[in-house]
Amino acid sequence: MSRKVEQSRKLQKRAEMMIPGGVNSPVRAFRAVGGDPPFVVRGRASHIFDADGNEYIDYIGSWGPLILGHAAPMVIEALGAALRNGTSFGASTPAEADLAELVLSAFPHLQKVRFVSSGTEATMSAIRLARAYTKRKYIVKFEGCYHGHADALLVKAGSGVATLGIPGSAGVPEEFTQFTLALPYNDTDALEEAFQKFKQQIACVIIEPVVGNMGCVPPARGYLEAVRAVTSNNAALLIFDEVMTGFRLAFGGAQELYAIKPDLTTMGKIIGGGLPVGAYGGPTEIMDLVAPLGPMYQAGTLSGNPLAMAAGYAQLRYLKEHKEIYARLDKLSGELVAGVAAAAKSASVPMTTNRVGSMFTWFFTPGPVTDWESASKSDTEAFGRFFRNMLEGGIYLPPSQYEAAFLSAAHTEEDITKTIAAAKQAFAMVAA
Ligand code: KE4
Repeated sequence: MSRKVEQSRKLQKRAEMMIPGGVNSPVRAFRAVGGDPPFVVRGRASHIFDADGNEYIDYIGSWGPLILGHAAPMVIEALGAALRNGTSFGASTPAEADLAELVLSAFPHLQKVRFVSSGTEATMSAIRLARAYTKRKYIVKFEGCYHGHADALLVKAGSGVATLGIPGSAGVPEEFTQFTLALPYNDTDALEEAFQKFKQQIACVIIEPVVGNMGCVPPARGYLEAVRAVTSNNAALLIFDEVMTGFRLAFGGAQELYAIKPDLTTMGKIIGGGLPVGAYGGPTEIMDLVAPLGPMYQAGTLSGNPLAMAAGYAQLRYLKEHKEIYARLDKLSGELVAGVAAAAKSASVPMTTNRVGSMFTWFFTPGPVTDWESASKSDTEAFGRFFRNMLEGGIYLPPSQYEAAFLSAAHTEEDITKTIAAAKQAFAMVAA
């Protein structure tokens, strides 16, 4: 063990006295991979630094928001300026329409957007809106996909729930999930069957157009087109959950990349520049059902918070003015993923790599990985050993086999070279 952990251990013990598991989100506790979670004290570009003075190349980027890296200068500067005017007013501010205009410029299918404070709030609200608009009860989600922790969605979810192996969640009465259908991803027949069975009763299908929450799983060729056709043919709304893919895979997210027009879109992460922001949007005809205009209620004390708006605006404006970033992210991510896969091959470690742009996952299974059933065949013990060895080597990967890793515009060729070298070391230890 070369990495110093004394301070982080002390901080973990202290935190556990007051916060469940010492964390404010389960995956951060490293239960899926073991070892001591570093307590991070600073981030700078593609690196983070912990309480023991260890430095890491970061491939989590706060789980997606930090596409421009930690403490991106334009974000820090915008926050500084906004901060001097106060932190929150609970009243309308020009910054909200500024960010709305930028978001709508990226998603031409959206005519209106409502800001909230997390991805969970965004998907929960979008589903309520879909039910209000269609006057139907049933919703469809997919096994291995995660859309936040609203009760109705915690059924065979991906991400934390899958990682913790909790099928659904304690505290969610079956009455709250009786209208939720969880289907296999990348399986058009299963979707058509569900619509046959629940004719005219399904309000919406919510989908991660590229899944991040069972690890990265791309849509099969033609799958998203099929989902679009089935929902349109049954007058059900298609909700693209772009909390992770929005502004990540392209400036216009997965719907730009795959040229699909969903009915509603949920967003989060990148649009807040690292501060708490979620959003849901769609055509005026649907969005005008939202209070105060219409009967569908949704509210939030810190929705549209001026600091969060300023950080999100600075990050999105930079992305809009530098769209060449996406090609570089794709190239660099490709080099990284291929380099690590080659290292695994040389060490005869079975691995499948899935990548779309700058989100990717190394699955410890021969694969292919196309849905939850195949993803869950991964050797999570081997992933855990790989994760811990990489952490020792100064590489900070998502602490779960069922999460996507992210590259930022701040990552360098040197970071990639170092990461591939660390992987060669790590595989040598895994194989040992
Ligand atoms: P939040 O409520 O965590 O802001 O967003 C929920 C959410 C909704 N939709 C998608 C596609 C998401 O990926 C998420 C949250 N992503 C996880 C990462 N797998 C957040 C990390 C965590 O839970 O700590």
